[in-house]
Amino acid sequence: MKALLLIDIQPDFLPGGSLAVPGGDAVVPLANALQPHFDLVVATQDWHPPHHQSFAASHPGQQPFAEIDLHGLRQVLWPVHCVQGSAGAALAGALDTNRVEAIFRKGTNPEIDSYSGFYDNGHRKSTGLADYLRGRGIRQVYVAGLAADYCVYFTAKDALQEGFDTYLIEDATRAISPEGFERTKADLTRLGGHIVHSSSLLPTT
Ligand code: VGL
Ligand code: ZN
Repeated sequence: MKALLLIDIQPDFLPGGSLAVPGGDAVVPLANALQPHFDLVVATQDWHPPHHQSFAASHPGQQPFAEIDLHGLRQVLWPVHCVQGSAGAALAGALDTNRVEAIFRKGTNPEIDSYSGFYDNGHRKSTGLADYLRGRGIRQVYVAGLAADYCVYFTAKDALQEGFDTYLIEDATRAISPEGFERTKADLTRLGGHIVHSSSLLPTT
């Protein structure tokens, strides 16, 4: 059984959003087209309380994209984004959610960031996603969404570690940085993951 994980397809990560990923809107039509070809579709949602410690604004004197040590972990300080209940934190309006069977919210603990849909960045607390997928008989996990070099990367890495056959759909994601995208693909390949193109999953027209 194959699952499609749609990572953080939210207005704040799309052009015009507070943490816009270049070209991020291009993932939406692909995410919609891919869904009917999977046994299960799951979405994640970055869902931060207002003064989350990953926000530069929560650290007086710090600017977005600076890096600090946060409780012993390296932390990029982000612009305020995906605040619980805000318009930017909703699932993107153009994303078809009819086939999305579950939504896993992450980043809810104000003290720790959570890039992966499976665990927080300290790998301390599980979201329950791995057990949910196993309970649904899933062996193959395909990852798409935003951003390739952060939440998509860490989700795919955890999927591999959890023993799923893991595929990154490279044209159904966009990265914050081009170097980050190359590093992501190389690292996932090194760890036993697969990089695929949506054309291998969609019927030819
Ligand atoms: C993300 C930075 C901060 C992502 C979320 O979805 O990739 N990146 N929060
Ligand atoms: Zn975030």
